[in-house]
Amino acid sequence: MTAETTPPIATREHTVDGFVREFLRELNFGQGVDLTRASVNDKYLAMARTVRHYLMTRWLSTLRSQAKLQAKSVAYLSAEFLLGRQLDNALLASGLEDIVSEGLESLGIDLEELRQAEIEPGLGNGGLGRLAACFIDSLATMNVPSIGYGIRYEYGIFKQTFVDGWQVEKPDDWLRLGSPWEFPHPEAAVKVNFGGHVEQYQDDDGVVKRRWVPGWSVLGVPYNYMVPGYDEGRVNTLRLWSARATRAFDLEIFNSGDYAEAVRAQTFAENISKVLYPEDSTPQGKELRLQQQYFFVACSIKDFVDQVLPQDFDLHKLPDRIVFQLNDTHPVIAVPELMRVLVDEKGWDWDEAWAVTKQCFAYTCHTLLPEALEVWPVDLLGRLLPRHLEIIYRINDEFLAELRVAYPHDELRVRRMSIIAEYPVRAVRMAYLATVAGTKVNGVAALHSQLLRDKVLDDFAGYWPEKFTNVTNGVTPRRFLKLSNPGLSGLITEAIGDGWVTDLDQLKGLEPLADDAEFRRRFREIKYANKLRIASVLEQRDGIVVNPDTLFDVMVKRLHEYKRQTLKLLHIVSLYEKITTGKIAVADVTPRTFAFGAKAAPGYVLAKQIIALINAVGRTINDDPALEGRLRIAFPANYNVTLAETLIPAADLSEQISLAGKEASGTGNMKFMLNGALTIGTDDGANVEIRELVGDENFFLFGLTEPQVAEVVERGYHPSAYYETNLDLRNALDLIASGAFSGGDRATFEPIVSNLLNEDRFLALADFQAYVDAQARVDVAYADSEDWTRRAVLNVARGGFFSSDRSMRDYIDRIWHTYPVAPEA
Ligand code: H2P
Repeated sequence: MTAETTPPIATREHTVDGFVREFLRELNFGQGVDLTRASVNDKYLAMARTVRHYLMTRWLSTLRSQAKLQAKSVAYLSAEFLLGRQLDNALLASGLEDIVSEGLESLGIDLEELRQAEIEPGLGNGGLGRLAACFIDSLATMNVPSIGYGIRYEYGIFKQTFVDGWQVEKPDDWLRLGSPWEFPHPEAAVKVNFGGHVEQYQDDDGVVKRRWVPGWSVLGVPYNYMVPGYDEGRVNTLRLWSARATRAFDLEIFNSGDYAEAVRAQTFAENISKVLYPEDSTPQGKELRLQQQYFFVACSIKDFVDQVLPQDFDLHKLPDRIVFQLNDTHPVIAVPELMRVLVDEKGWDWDEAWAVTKQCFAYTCHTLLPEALEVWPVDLLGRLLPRHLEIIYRINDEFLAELRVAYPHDELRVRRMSIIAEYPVRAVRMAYLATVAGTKVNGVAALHSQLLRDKVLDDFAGYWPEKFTNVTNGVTPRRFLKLSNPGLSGLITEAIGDGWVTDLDQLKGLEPLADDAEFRRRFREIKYANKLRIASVLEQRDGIVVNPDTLFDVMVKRLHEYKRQTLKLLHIVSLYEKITTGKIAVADVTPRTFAFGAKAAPGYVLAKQIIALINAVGRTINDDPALEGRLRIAFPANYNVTLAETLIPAADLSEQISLAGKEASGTGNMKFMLNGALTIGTDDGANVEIRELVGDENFFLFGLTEPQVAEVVERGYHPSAYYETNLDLRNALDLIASGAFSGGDRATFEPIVSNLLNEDRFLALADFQAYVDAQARVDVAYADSEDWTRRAVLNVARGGFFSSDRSMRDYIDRIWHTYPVAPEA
């Protein structure tokens, strides 16, 4: 079909009347109800689908132009996409906000009520998954062809509840009321194989080859989601895979009366996309995780090669058309999968296939903790994916042979660099495989990338220095400023225009206004209004009452020892101890609301105890009448993107207190900065860059630096020495140990105390005094409200670097070498 004869794509009328008509049509024909009888959910679903229709023209034309131009794309492979609610983002991207609020008002419908009806998809765990969501938003906004590939978990991450302060996980049934943002395509399901064995055979030319004879298979059903760019940008696609059985139901067995057995295959297959991060302390759990990883990358590669590329595409040109970005190690099994497709299915010879494969991948590492770098025991991998294990062995053999030429007298180094670990069990190191196969390896903040080069992957960086690069993370200003903080974004736009929404460096224009008293007054007023807003959300959502006239001191992130929620807690307990023993007067304490949000991995026992301790301390402090209105701990359960969007804009102080050298980057820190909070933080992750940009005087730095940490550990760290020499610290720990927060029971929190005293892997005790001192500096600074506001404004003004649009530009320049393609008009 030529361009002239290409049939047009339907458009919608961008008027209030047009919208109202479309909405009512959806309500009547889509939901089958009329307005008078429609439930909130009916209205929400109809509304979501109506807005979706308005984006459709751009989506279809994006797909059409992509099919025509075949421009190089980025395939972002990620086990997590933590999207957050979709409605507001879709309204923003379609430019419909005003039309919709007017239209709904004319029908007597409260837009806010529909917003609240949306259940956020919990398809991610923390920063990693939210980063992926920010990146695809930026790519669409910047008109970069891209596709996100992941898993449509039926239950996502668990829903956190507290029972007596202890975390109890409940399934997160996010699909229960319908999912208006997705487009299922069961007809396009792809088959994914597992298990079985590998056999030798002779091809037609008598050449001996090897091929996989799988033992079982499942189907992957694609669900497409729109990824709309802001303001007329592309609408890219996110394709999430859902697992189904190839033969879901056995009628014969069913008729024999064994109903459970009749659907066994279905249950088994569907388990693969059931939950995000199944508990992996059991062998079954471990295997399920590997099944998930292979499932989604096998679906995605097959989809890209067979569906997205034109039929006659010459796969030798694959690197000109795609780069698969491996978001952490979860998708790394894609490397041997592409080799298998090229060698076994397309009949290429090994060298030819490896030459192409090596150019198609790039790898982002998101951690510095050795235990977070995935390894798969060869037993398991060989059982589940026998052909892939062979392929990995061959990649490794050739790599080691290459290394032996480069380092003929250094067999130790060669062994250190082997993709196969020998100890404690033979296992595949996925990060090494990704490093060997990737064109580039990047860390996610300057310090992190440096430490990857110097420590975690130092042998590799020595061998391939040009492979290593940095891309500092970023966050989307659309969701985390424009949408989440309408007050502040309005003020900014009034001051400097709205160009900042897609060019965040323009925030620099706010700098002079830090010295403008009237601007500061309005800035403060907005912060206060944001506190009122979160106060009302917390009261309704969690029954938590907070005082907006206090300093909002916020720590929200996954619960992990390295992030050091316990350090924050020790500060609070120490303060409480000093008040109750009369060492300081309540009247002299800066009134603060300490807000926490954190989920612990279900199998992480110590993390769950820490949650219980935060809640226990919270109960004690919140119930103490002497502290009423002055100190309060707010720990709402089930922290998620939706809550972040109201909590972050209300924060005064952002807690970024990981042990230096452990947090790869952090992205919460960026969101807080852009919303006018000051950071108290260590020299870790992206804090380093935040501090450089905002200036030492506008950042509360404390704690050991990474080299100092290394030195302390090298010398032999003895946490109890700090306990013995620091009276405040001792009092705080003793208070916890005494059972003061556990109804006199000393056993409940004993594991936390003894862990801190005897092990303290992340040096909380070593940094305690520095942290408390830094908090004292916060108190002094906060007392001068004009000056505090000035610093807060400067944080916003100097935060432009942390836009995910900038991260995308860096990926494009340093790694992907793609270019923008606007959708056809
Ligand atoms: C992780 C790192 C963060 C990083 C984020 C995105 C895995 O997120 O720990 O330091 O900013 O990836 O690169 P999280 O801890 O939130 O799960």
